[in-house]
Amino acid sequence: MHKVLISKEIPAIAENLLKSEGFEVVTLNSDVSLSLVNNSYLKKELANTDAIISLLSDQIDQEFLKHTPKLKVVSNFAVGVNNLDLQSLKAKNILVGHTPGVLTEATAELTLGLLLMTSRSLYRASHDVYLGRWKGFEPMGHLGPSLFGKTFGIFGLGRIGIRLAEILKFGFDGKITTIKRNDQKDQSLLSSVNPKLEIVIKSEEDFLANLDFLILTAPLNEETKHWLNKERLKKLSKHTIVINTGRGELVDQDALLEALLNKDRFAYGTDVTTPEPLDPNHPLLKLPNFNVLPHIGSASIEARTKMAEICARNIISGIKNQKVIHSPIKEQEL
Ligand code: 8YV
Repeated sequence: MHKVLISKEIPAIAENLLKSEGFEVVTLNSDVSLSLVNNSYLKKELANTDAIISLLSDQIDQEFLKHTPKLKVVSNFAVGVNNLDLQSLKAKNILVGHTPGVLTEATAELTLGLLLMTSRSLYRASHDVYLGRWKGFEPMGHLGPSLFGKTFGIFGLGRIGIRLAEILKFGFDGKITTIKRNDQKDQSLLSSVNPKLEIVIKSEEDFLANLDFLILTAPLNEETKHWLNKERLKKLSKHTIVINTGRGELVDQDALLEALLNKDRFAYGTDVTTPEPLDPNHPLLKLPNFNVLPHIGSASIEARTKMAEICARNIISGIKNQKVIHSPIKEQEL
């Protein structure tokens, strides 16, 4: 019987499907997870595991793979695969699966939520009511820019970025701009985009200097790591609001802190940080223009259920047909 190890509880559909196909399933309890490779209980479990369902917080690297002599499939419960050492997995002929497509709507919706939360100070406005600080209607209180008719720059026009562009163009009459990354996939996706989106591809200087909102939805890789660095932050205009639903590491967080401290009307809203979670005493958490969510982009019931299903199907197909259904090797966009 093949054994599957699941890093943390995920929707039950995964376990049900795997069991119905004759797999043994072990779900680690909340204080273990696949990240703790030196845990003796985990080591014992890994020694006879054929497939794992990993989370984006689990580092599946060379060190981890030393403990997995029988591993045949790694099925990542995420579309992003920056937590996986793809080269080492390939070298060991371990198949890799991920969950593209099914979390596009959920993450695009959440990005819209963050745009509104950050521009209209939703968190702080609500908090004022809870704390008894709101004394009644204030004509000049909690003012923030509208999304309607604004210029949105999207860094990372993969599935999520394109869906967001549709929402902003058709829902808010937004002007959508982007820049070309030196990345084949990005360009080929762009060429198949609905021309009604009227996406304008700009030079980096022009792109950064003329934005109301900059939205980061790119995958994390060597090319995109710390893309939003000190120099690029300087080029943004004073009122630009930055939103991140890609990965925390797309941004140089120290440079971000400096910009948030020094720039008027500049604000940042993010679902992702480095590390996750941030230490509660982190200076970013003290700033009124920093808004953060606990990595809940894909946390709609529908998306998480589909992700669990795909994770199980990737394993079933990987073990039975030596081929997963969704492999990240060709698809590198969020
Ligand atoms: C995120 C993700 O929630 O699946 C992934 O790789 O991280 C998404 O589900 C999103 O990108 C961050 O908001």
